[in-house]
Amino acid sequence: VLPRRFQSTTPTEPLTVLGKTYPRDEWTNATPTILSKVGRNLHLQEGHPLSTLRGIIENHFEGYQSVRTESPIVTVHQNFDELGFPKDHPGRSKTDSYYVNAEHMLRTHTSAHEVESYRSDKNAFLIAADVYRRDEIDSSHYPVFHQMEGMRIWDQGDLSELKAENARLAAELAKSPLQVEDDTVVGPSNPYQAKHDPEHAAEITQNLKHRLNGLILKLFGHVAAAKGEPLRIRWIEATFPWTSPSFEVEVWFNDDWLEILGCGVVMQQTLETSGMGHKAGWAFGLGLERIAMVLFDIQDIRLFWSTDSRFLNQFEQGRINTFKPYSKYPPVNRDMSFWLPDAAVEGREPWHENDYCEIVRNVAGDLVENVSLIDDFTHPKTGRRSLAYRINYRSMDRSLRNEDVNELQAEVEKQVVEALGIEMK
Ligand code: FA5
Ligand code: MG
Repeated sequence: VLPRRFQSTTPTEPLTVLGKTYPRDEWTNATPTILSKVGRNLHLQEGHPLSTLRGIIENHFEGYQSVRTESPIVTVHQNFDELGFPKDHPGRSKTDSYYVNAEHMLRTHTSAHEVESYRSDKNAFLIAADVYRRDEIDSSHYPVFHQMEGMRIWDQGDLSELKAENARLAAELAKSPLQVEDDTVVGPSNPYQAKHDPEHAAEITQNLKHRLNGLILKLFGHVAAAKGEPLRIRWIEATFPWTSPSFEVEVWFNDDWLEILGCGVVMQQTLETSGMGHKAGWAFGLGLERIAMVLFDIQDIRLFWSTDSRFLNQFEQGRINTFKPYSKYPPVNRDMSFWLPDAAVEGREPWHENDYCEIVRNVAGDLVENVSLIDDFTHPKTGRRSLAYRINYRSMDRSLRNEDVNELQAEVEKQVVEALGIEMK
């Protein structure tokens, strides 16, 4: 009898999540492994680094309404349609997102709750929540992570208050060691909206930039100060279907640019959908893990899910401190090479690495640290393609025995052959 983690539920049984039942259909691809993360709510767990970070951001945005969501399951309409995602947007694909069925899915971002939030009579909101994406496997990717969405809207009309606030924020930031690189231009590829007075849209954009620069200064300022360096951040142009102009922000950290958030001026159409067409404003969405990994010096994203007291006892609510890794247990590598099926002949979905990684995760759970492609070969005569992957197994809290890893690897092989039609070499 296989250990429980290897068993899959019968594919006809409806899915039950947080007490609600959803029928399956041809879109269903949410697995028991991923659904077992629902309800953990690390961002609300007292003392957890993600909870501390959430608290600091909530303090920075004082007076903003905290929107709590009941469940990470939203409609496809909320996650995509209502925000203006085109029908053929790659994010909608089953290889990238987890569907409960054709109508419901695990949200891929906290933006799924923007439209319903604007509907209230408030003007400033924060949403912290778990989000889900099918992805590759390495130390900075996990299929569940946490985002915070911030939104602020104003009645359209008199600009004097907004201008005064912007002047005050600009003066405060000018005194700080923040070095902002911003070559973004608002132009044809990233325009102010036709429905906006450009002067008004420019003030909203300034407010967004000042508020986020202030947050980044609060979060990363002391890290830079300790090194005696200025804090460098960079604004770049971006595209999101429900904002224009749109931007992403990167922070200079460990000699590299780290993307921490996306943002922009909310499409007037989105506010009209909420019945708030008389208002205008901005929205942003940031990734909590990315920032927490830097602030707490946590090198492996799986650690956030650890229930080991050697992890949890190092932290307390409200305090940022450097994580001291307990001994790192040795990794065990296993390679797997196989021929891909001929998708055209066999009528299969085209090969997608995320499908492979999903199976590895279902079998090995948090014992898998990294999956990397080590060879990609196409036979010159037959045109047949073969791939080789290296799976790196490592437990965060014990030494893995070879037999355990062999058993895992054999089960991965069996399941990928069955599910993906590949042929082991
Ligand atoms: C979004 O999710 C947009 N909803 C952000 C947004 C909100 C734009 C409001 C405009 C208005 P993006 O996919 O770039 O955008 O993700 C936002 C942030 O989430 C990233 O900058 C990053 O910090 C974090 N993030 C994204 N993917 C991952 C991942 N796989 N693991 C950890 N963090 C991630
Ligand atoms: Mg991005």
